[in-house]
Amino acid sequence: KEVNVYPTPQEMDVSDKWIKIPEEGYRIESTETPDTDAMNLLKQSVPIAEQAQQAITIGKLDKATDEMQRSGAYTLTINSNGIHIGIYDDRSLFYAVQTFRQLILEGKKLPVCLIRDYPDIAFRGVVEGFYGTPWSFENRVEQLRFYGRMKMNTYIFGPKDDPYHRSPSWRIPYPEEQADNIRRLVIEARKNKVDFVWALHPGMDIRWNDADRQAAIQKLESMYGLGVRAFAVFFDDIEGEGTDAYKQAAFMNHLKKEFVDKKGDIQQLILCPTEYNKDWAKTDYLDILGKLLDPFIHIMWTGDKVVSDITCEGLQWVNRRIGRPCYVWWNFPVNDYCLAHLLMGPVHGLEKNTATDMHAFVSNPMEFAEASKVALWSISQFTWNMNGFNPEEAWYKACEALVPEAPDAFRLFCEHNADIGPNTWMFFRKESFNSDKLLTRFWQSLAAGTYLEKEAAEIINMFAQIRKAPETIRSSSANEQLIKEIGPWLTQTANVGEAGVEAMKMLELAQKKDTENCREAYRKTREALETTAVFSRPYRRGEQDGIRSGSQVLLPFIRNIVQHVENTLLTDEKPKEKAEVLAGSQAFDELSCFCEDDMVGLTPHFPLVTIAPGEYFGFRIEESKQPVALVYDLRKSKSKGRQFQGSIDGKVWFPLRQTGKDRLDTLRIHEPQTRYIRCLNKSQTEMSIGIGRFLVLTEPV
Ligand code: LOG
Repeated sequence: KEVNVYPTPQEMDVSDKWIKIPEEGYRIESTETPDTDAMNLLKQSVPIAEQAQQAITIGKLDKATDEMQRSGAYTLTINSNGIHIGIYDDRSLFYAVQTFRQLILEGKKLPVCLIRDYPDIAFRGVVEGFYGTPWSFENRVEQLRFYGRMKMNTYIFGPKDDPYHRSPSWRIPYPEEQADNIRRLVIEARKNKVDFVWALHPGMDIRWNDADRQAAIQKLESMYGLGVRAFAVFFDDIEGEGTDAYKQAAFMNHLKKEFVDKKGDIQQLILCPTEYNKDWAKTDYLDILGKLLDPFIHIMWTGDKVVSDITCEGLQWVNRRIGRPCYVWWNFPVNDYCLAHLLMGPVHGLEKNTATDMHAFVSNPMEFAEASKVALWSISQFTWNMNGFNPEEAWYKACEALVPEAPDAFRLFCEHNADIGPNTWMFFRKESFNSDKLLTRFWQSLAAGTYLEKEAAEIINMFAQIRKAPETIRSSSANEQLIKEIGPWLTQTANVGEAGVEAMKMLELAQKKDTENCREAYRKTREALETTAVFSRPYRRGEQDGIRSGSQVLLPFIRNIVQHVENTLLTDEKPKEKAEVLAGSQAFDELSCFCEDDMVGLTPHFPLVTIAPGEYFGFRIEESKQPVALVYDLRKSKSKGRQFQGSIDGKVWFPLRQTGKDRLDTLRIHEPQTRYIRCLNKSQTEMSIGIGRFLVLTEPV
């Protein structure tokens, strides 16, 4: 039988021999008082009795090597003489028992084995640091238990939309009920050997004076009163006064001296800097922090961009400047910048030789706690044992761990819900990775004139499975919270499956030149596509950004099939005109357009483009579409001197009603005849703009 322990131990020597767990159980022999939480966990797995013949012996690790002198390191030896656990600290025993539990087979057998295990990264876990609805108390309790099982030891509490974390109420203690919840979470965290780190976010309105220094200490003091023993201060996403490196460093050192040192039992003090990624670190800000900040204080870092891969080179770059190994805040699987998508794919983009270049690694998850576990499961593997981490394998196992009742259906769902869509950070994750080869081969062959029959059958079968998977998941998974979180995407995935099945039926009829039935199937396909489009349209179902599934591979494939049929058999159905870029300057030659059923826009262009006075960029919309709203997310852009305009004929322009928001907004388009959209520099000076999103949401005419 297979022995599975997650995260994969560093060294595990398992023989093919087994020992039977004695019915009377084991007695415990320990040189020190063993950790109560670990013992409780152990008692849930095997009987513990004072008079038992066999013993589980627990002792300090002797002659420990460097890696075994880490919190959580343990050895576990199981053989016919009994069981021995070697530990470094209480966390070690807790983790040894977590491993032990996974080794037990059918409740009564244990493999003869020798395990020597330790974490690659000292602090591993999660930063609840997203914008949007904070996790509920129940979510958090379940997360802390999950971290305990997965040997993750850090949970940073910093949800952007918690008013007592950030402005306006960071100076004020939590109201009683919320305070009590935090008190209970701290206890739960301790039970699971997790450091509960509470983060303060004062930078939006901090005044660098005595009063606010006092306010901060008083707030931390109130959190200390609730049991919190680890702290962070975030200065991300702020402007003005609060961003000053000298002031921040002085403030942090003050907290260290006047609070941390005086308490004497604070485990961590972390700073999230304002220039928290390489893209934004254009000044001497980081060097100042590096020089002035007390070495006890660790500095967070998201990578080369806000959302990006983590590389050795990137980490070394920042470490040189901050003079210490950085505390990685990885912005995955957070989806607060791409709310239409769930990020359920494998964890890619983490370089393996990075363990010594970071002090810690925490992941910023989605506001969906259960759904985030697919990625977090993998992250626990990566942070514990980098070399033992394989992204695909971990993803495969994670899906099974989360929906053991229907792992295949859930994997299919996750595979087609991994795309991020066009986004400001130009971050990309592969979707439909198990089907794209088949689809590409089929499409290329079709475009070249050959219909591959066997593959067509495979593809229609695949779409039928995609259509069915959501129902299978809904009816079999006991994880109600997960089903609630992913519900809209389950529905949308089924919609996409349906559109795929219809499209393939239509194509088969087109092959047979059965025009009449093909036209009927064409209508059905268009209808199914329209259903997916309605669902993915913002502001339609109460979800601000709509719901997108299968957007990277499946839907483009289906659209290709539809177009192919329009170009071959049903030529009279062909739309008259395509969308195109309006480049009001040569500088924009590299801009391109994208079209989906329900939107047209410019493909994101992150590098800044310079727009001279009178210049513009924009696009023309197809005849078959009617614009509803303009959505923009323009980096560095200011509303002053900038005008968004619409036009019916491309000659006469009218301004769209603006709201004065600089970087991002959604503007209703009131003139349904609008066919042209542009952004014009009406000022007398040059403008620099990065194009994150510039698109219109459309409806069929
Ligand atoms: C925020 C974070 C947000 C994330 C992704 C950091 C340090 N801060 O751009 O709260 O969830 O990006 O959108 C951030 O990453 N700002």
